Amino acid sequence: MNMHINEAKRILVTNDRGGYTVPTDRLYPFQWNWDSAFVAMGFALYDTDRAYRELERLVEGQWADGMIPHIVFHQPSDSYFPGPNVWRTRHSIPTSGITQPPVFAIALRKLHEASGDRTRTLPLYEAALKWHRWWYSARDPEGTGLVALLHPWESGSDNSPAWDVALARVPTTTDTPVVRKDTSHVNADMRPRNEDYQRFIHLVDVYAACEWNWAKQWEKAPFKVAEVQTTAILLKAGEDLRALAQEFGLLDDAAEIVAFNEKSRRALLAQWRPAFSRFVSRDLVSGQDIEAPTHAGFLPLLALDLSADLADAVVAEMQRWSDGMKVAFPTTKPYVDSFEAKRYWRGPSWAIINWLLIEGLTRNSRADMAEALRLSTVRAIETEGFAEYFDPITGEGCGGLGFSWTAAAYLSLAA
Ligand code: 9YW
Repeated sequence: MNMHINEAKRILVTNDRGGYTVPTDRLYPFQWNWDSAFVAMGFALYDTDRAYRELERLVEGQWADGMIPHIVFHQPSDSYFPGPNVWRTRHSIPTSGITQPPVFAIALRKLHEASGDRTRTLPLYEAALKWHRWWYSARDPEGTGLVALLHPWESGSDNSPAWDVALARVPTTTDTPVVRKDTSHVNADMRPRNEDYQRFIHLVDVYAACEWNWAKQWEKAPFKVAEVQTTAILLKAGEDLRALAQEFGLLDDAAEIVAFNEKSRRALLAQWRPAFSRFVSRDLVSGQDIEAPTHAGFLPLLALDLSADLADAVVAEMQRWSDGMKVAFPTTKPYVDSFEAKRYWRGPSWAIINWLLIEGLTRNSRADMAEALRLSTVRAIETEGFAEYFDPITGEGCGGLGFSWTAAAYLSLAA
């Protein structure tokens, strides 16, 4: 057997903290939302019971309004900032107060297909539907079909150049002292800057003062971005949720989900910009398109069946970004001013983003590029190990090591 597969499984065992998986030891010592969804898809390939546990433990943190938070603090740890005392959410199980990309229902459908266990799938399906309803009410109160983020952490791509303009409006002053822990685990040059963290915490202070009431937050938010990557993930997850509703004979649910999906499909398509050969998000504070060239502009592949012309344009642009890279796919267009090959979401390649892009390319019948991206990801991991992400120019593994979602991506992509 491929020894890397054994190693990937060993990482998931090492990062187990009792039915849930931490992204990596020390740097991220709690349960993260979309990390767990990716990990569940990895487990679904060989241990469906453990995959269910992963999702069940995440749902323990779900709020009464339907939101599934980005972090569930199952047990205390002093190796991460900001912890529960900064979030001040007063949930029975301590959690953060924001959310993360809704990969959950994508994982749930794969898991259900692997296990056929309706009894175990159904409560998780209900949780996912509540969360999708939350997205469409709390994060799209005007019914545009695009869902909005109120914090860069909600994108999962914390310091992406996509947020530079919108985040620059957020003050760097905070009520909460910013006491970073991440830079004691990982080289500071690979992490978001101090100024970014000050703005991240400023936003947390603003929303804590709203007592985490979503209507108040929507009114007060100094950062509000209708985002294409999140909407694409929500739409794909919505397709998977609808398939489950159909299978369970829940026809009212299915009709409700179809209406969500149709709205988002139309809205996403309207974000296509031929001049850039990609889709763009919208800054809801300024009303402007976000033109920064990041990988998010290609994520709608995951949820749309593009016309041949559009798919050709997308693939040609993706190829231009990949040319000359040792490891695809760069999260910022190589060599633009904001591109930094090692700094987190400002250029590096991430196995889970590749995983989503591969699914999107396959859906859109672009098998050659999907295969090239798959091989690039698998080789990077086999050469450098299960790093958090990779420098696209040198191929170097960076950030945290023994990373759970890189292991899960490997299990899926190397198979
Ligand atoms: C943070 C755990 C998380 C990921 C995010 C990534 C980073 C930092 O690590 O977030 O402090 O939450 O940007 O996508 O879920 O791997």
